[in-house]
Amino acid sequence: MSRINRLALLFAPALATALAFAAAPSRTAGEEARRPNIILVMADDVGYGDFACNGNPMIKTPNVDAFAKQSVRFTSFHVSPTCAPTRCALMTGAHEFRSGVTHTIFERERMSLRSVTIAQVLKSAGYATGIFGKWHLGDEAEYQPDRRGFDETFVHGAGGIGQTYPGSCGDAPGNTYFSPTILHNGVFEKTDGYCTDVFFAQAIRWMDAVRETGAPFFAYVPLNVAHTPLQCPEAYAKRHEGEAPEDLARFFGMIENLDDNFGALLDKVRDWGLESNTLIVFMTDNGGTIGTRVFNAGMRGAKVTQYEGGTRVPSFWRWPAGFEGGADVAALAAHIDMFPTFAEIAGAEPTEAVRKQVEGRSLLPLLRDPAAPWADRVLVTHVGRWPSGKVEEFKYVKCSIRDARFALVDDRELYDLQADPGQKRNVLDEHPEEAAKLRAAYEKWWREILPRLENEDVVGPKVNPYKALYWKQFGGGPDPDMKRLMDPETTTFPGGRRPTSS
Ligand SMILES: [Ca+2]
Repeated sequence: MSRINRLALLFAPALATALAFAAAPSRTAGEEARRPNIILVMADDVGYGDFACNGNPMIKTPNVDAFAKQSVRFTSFHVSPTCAPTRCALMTGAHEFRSGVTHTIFERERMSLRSVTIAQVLKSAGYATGIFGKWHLGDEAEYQPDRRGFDETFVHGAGGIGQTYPGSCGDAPGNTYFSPTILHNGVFEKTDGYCTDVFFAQAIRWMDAVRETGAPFFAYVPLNVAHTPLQCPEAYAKRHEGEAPEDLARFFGMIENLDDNFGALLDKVRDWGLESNTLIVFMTDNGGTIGTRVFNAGMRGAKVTQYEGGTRVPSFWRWPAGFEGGADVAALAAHIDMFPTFAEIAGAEPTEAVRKQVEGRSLLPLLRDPAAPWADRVLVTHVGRWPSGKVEEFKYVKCSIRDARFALVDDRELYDLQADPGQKRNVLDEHPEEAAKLRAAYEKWWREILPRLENEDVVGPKVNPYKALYWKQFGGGPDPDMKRLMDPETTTFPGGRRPTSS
């Protein structure tokens, strides 16, 4: 019997219940044993084209390549164009604007406290939950992952190790990618080693401890690499010396180090005997960055753009006990689909409020059958990042509204993505009815999201909470320069002050 048929026999009743999101019956011991662990590894600022398996001619990513071969690969999988927005959509199963996330800084990266996370849902379903790396959805205590469903938290602050922005968004002082001080369950820990090595090591330690308890786990490993600054272990930077400019060599080195860590993680899962019943997902958090100079897989645009290159990322899924690997799925899928997929797989029982929150669809039918029917849908990409107070003026600026075939960009350009995946030819005049359809969907969407933008005028604190906590634990305090940088009233960051007139 094929794997998929075995799965169908084993899972059909449980899945039907979960699909309907009806109140599930209490699980028997046998059903409990079948629920898989979930490991989600997400690289930062690494694009679709930054992997050898996706055609990059220079980088070496043997572990991700081998994993992709064993996986179901989504070939039209979209995230948001920047860091915090993608993390928010992933955590909530809905567009990030619905949770007030319209930027990566200036308090606009804070995920609404009204929103329920997939970690909360999995935790309520009996999963142990851990995060290792970059949270980037609010650095104040009430926004931190330990209050948003994670049992184990091992995270840096802000959108990157060592960052300082005015208000709440900032990491511990003095941090670099080497031996950073990391907030571990509310207490800072001085680490030893390169950041990616440190995050994987802690994730592995935690999973090793949890597996002894027999509980299924959700390990979320959102790395800060290969976001700038391009700090990379020298041995990795040297691999592309002479072949690529120094910045690119470092960027590729960061990814190759991540690839080695990912391979070591896969080996651990296998050695623990958990390979068969663990769902592992590998993806990235937005489109490509400096790697696009070498290869962008034929796409237009990169991070912080509304074009395909800004949002289309690798998305590899492997769960040997759950579905066959080695297949491509062409259906239009997105990060918002991960919440309902994980919830269904875990047999979770989302509340009415959660069901209303989630916009995505479970990907399980596609994972089990890549050719499964998949109704067309409209997905909105909006880069956000407008100057504070200017949202109305940016309604049609840096946005893309798309279905499986067409993308309407800024209400001025229409692309036929099937005929023209590189988005080179504007066909707006040839398909006015398609543009009108997408525009109408967007107009409705825009009216819905406006009242949800709760962070637009918020003025953050004068001291980054991570830094305040660090100085409380270790002593010390800010010098005048640091004080000025953190204070929203005195910072020189453009847009960092509250709008004065209104
Ligand atoms: Ca990013």
